[in-house]
Amino acid sequence: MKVLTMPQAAKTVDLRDRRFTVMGLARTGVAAARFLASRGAKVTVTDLRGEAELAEVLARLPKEVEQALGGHPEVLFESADGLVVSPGISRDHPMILRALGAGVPVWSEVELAFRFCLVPVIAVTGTNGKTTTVQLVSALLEAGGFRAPGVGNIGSPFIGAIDEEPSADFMVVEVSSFQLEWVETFRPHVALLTNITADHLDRHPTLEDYLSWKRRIFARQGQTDLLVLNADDPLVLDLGRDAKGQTLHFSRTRPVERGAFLQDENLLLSFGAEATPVCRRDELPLVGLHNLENVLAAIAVGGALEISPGAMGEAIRAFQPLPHRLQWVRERRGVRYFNDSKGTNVGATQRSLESFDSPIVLIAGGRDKGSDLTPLRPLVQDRVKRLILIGEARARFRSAFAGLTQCEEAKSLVEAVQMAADAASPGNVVLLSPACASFDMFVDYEDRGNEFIRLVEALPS
Ligand code: UMA
Repeated sequence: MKVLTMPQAAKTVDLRDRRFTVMGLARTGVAAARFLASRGAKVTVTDLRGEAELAEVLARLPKEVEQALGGHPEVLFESADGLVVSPGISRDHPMILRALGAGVPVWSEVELAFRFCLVPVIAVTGTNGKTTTVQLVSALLEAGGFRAPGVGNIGSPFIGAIDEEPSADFMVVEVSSFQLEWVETFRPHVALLTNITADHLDRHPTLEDYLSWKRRIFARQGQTDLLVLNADDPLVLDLGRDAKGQTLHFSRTRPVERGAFLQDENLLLSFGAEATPVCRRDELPLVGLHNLENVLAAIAVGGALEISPGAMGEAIRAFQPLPHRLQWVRERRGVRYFNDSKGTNVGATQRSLESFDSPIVLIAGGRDKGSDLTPLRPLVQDRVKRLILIGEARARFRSAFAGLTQCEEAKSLVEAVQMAADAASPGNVVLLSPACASFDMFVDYEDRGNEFIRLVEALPS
C-alpha cells in the first residue's frame, strides 16, 4: 500500500487590523467571527435577523465584534478587506455581488479554515452519504492511532476546529456545494466524492452548475494528492476524469485495482496485486446499499493512509450509525419502521427504496425543491405498495406517481404515520424518506425525524 507523504506548507496569514464582514450569523457566522476576532481582525457581523431574535447567538461573540443586524448595509460589503459568507446565503445575493464588484475577496468558512489549517485535510463531498462517510473515515483513522475529527457541514464548522482541535493529525471535513462556491486556495490532500444526483436545484439551476461546484473539491489538487471516487456512479467517474491527483476507487459491483470493493459478501481493500478482507457485509452495523458504499469509501481512505485492515474491520463493527439516515426505529406487528428524514432529495430516497426487498409503505413529501421525480418512478411502481404524501409537495408528487401505486394525502405527519400503520401488513416496511426539505412543517430534518420516531413509538403494540 502506498502511504502519502503530506508535507503541509507553513501557513502564515496575518489578519491583524484587517476589516472582515461576516454575513449570516448562525453556526458558520459565529465560528468565523470568533476566529477572525481571535486573530486580531476588525470584524462586523451582519444578519437579516434582528437583535432580539439573535440574542442567544450574540452572547457567544466577543465584545469587540461589531454588529449590523436586521439587514445588510452596503458599506460593509464595499469597504471590507474580506467577506465570509454563510452557506445558507445564495451566491447571487445583491450584497455579495456588490462586494465582488468592489474587488473584495469573498470566502466560505471552509476557505478561511483551510488557510489556517496546519494538518492534512481529508474532504468529503457528494449529494448523499457525506456525513456518514466523514464519521466512518474519522473512526477508521482513529482506530489507526490518529486524531482525526469529523467537522464541517456535518454540523460543527471547520473554522471552529482550528483552535479547538490542536492535537489533530488530520481534519476530516464534510464540504457542501454551497461551501465550495467560495473557495480559492482549498486543496485537500484527500478528496472523496460519494455520489452525485441532482439536488439543490433551487440554488444550482442545472446539474452542470452543481457539478461545477463539486469539481472544486479536487480542482487544485496536485500529483501528491488523492482523489477517491465512487466507481459505481457514472457522474462521479466522469467528473473525476480531469483529476490531477492519484485516483482511488470504491465499488460494490466490481473489483477495483486501488481502493476498496465488495466481492462474495466481503469488503476488500485492494492496493496492487492482492486484496485483503476488512470485514464481512453481514457485520456492517448500517442498513442499505448506500451505506455499503460509504463504508467502502472510508476503507479506501484508511487503506491509503496505511491503517491495518484488522483495525479498520474492528472500527467498522463498532461504528454507531447516525440518526435520521435509514435509522431502524421499531418492529411492530411484523412491520419494520425506518426513519430516513435526512432523505431530503430524490437521490437519497431512491437509494433508501433500493435498500429493501420487502413491500414498502412510503411517507414522502415536504418542501418541494423542484427536482425531477422520474428516477423514483420505477422504484415506486415496483416496491411501494402505498404512498402517503405530506406537505407542500403533495400535489406535484401525486401527479408524478399517479397510476404507479396507491397514493394518499395526509394533513400532518401524525395522520401519515397512522395511515401507514393501517396500510402495512406483516413483512412490510414503513419508511419515512421524504425526498423533500422539511421547512414547510418542521424546524429541520432532525425535528421531522424525531417527531416520526415519537409517533411510531407511541403506536400501540
Ligand atoms: N441570512 C442572512 N441573509 C440572507 C439569508 C440568510 O443574513 O440573505 C442569515 C440567516 O438569518 C441565518 C444565516 O444567514 O442566520 C444562515 O446560515 P446558514 O443557513 O448557512 O446556517 P449555518 O448554521 O451556518 O449552517 C451551515 C450549513 N447550512 C447550509 O448549508 C444551509 C449547515 O449545513 C452546516 O452544518 C453548518 O453551516 C456548519 O458548517 C446544513 C445543511 O443542510 C446541515 N447543509 C446542506 C446539506 O447537507 O444538504 C448543504
